[in-house]
Amino acid sequence: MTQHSAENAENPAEKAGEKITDKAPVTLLGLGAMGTALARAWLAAGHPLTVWNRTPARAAALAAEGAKAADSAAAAVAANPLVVVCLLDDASVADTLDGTDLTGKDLVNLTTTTPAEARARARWAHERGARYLDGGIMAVPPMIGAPGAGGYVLHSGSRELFEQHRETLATPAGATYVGTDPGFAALYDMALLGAMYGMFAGAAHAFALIRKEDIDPVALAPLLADWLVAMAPSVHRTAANLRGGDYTEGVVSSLAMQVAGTPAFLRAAEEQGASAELLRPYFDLMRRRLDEGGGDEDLTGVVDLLVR
Ligand code: FVH
Repeated sequence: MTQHSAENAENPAEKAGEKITDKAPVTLLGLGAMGTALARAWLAAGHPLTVWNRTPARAAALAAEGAKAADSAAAAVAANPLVVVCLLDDASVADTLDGTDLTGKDLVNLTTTTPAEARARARWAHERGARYLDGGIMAVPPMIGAPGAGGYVLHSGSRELFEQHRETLATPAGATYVGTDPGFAALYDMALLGAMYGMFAGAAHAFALIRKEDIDPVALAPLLADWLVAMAPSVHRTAANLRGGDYTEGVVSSLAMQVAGTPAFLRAAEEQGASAELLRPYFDLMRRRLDEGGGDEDLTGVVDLLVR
């Protein structure tokens, strides 16, 4: 039986203790909760990984798991053609990449930013000779490297970069390309997360309403979750109406009927000793649309009231 060890290896890389792999090498800058989860997913899949983090202890922890810890962001960028950044915000991306040589690099920025910041960062990267792909992570850290958990990353910008590195990018979570405009991934990200916060606000109202009663919040939770899931497909009707322009098409619950019901929600909150401050702004918009003559519509017209 042949013994395969670094000592008797013929390949110089193997002799130096490096594993031979056909997986693309990755540089990752930023090892917060999300960056660390990404790093572990690439390591688990066998990608050679170079990491850097402002606070070195986080990189040292990953070095113990097989990553190479670079001494500086510049050294990490120099190590590999594919450079992924996952930092706190756009300002920290600027701080980190300042002084690195991005010539010929493929820069993938998974930091949460605004669409305008993403477009400006793309221009900035192009001026420095890099291809640029922006990303919006639709996952929390435990969903990374967990196939079937439903996490994915929205990407936009260089299609060539995305196609070339698709497999690597899809390793931590699914990879979805949403267009060549580098701002689109951030825009979709903000749209989806904004809707999520609306849902969280609605859930906060629901729990506040029962808070003073002898009702176990744990008993309400499954009813609430199932109801939100049952209502979620209404977004397809909203989208179809926005596209078609006729907001009375397929209406199930008219705006007039719903506005007539809103005072009961406010009275119920009052009775339960809960503030209706999360609901009131939305109810005000429904009332405005009704006053404009939208009584036969559903809630689609509220969208237009928000567009300035
Ligand atoms: N974690 C989550 O649930 C969400 C899920 C959706 C996507 N977000 C976005 O991902 C980006 C990174 O998030 P994170 O969870 O890794 O964030 P933190 O654990 O707070 O780590 C922040 C990292 O950024 C480094 N950093 C901050 N400021 C600077 C700076 N001026 N220069 C260099 N690095 C900086 C920080 O370094 P250190 O504090 O360890 O030294 C961390 O590596 C983010 O855009 C989320 O919105 C996550």
